Amino acid sequence: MITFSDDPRLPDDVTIADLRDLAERLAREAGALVRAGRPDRVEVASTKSNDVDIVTQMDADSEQLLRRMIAQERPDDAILGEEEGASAGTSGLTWVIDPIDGTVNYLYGVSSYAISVAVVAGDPDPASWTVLAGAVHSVVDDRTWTAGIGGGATLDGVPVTVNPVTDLGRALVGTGFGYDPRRRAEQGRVLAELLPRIRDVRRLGAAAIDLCLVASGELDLYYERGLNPWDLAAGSIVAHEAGAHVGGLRNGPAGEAMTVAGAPEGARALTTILEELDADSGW
Ligand code: LIP
Repeated sequence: MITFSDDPRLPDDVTIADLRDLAERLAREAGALVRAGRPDRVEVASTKSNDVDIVTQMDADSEQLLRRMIAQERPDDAILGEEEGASAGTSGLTWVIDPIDGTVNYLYGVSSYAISVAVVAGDPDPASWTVLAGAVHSVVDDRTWTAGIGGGATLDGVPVTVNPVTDLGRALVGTGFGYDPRRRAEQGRVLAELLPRIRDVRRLGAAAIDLCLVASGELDLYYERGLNPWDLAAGSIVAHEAGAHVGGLRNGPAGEAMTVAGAPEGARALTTILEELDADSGW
């Protein structure tokens, strides 16, 4: 569950700017590893929820690098990573890391995959989080979005803001789909109803990038059901600090049930349609 606070509780030894800078360094370092180390033919190392929900050796290597760097820089902080799960801390801060968001794209060599690094106030349980700072490094095009609460969002150091959306029929909307065929059938049903009411849809395969493209105006809106905390955390604060509403349905927070992001008026209109379609129900 993703929430933001303009007055977060921080340990005495760190500022939002410090955390933002560290998130950027972590994302760039892991991005350099993934960029340099991609073999001509990537192999599947293991699978998770089913045989198309895959993990590569580079997912593991990238997360190990991120964990080593966090242990060196912030040894008392907790960590929640996609591949190794939760590691406890004592500082009240948790680093939320996706070592490669867009793993299937990485496997195939499709250019949309990123390193996603966020830091939240709260323990590794997403129910209690307030997102403080984050960085998303797009590996192939070497672009990095960063944000810190109250500090705005940037792309490669240049401030970014969302596109205003006054007419849903002219909105370019990003979305994504789960790995379970029954969930995908539900998501296809929702998309079939939505598609005639928007400009067009883009399915890029990495939520962190989708959310950052909303922040920099390369997408107007984004929605997806079923996101994991590590897919969502860093991109959510980048979009939030770029002026996006980032939330769920029925006035709820963004999270696994649904995430909607974009300029407030457009996000509200999209949210209303998704509520009418019961887009967060069924499989
Ligand atoms: C991906 C998400 C994406 C979703 C994909 C996949 P992963 O995360 O970022 O939004 O549509 O199905 O879940 O598995 O590549 O880290």
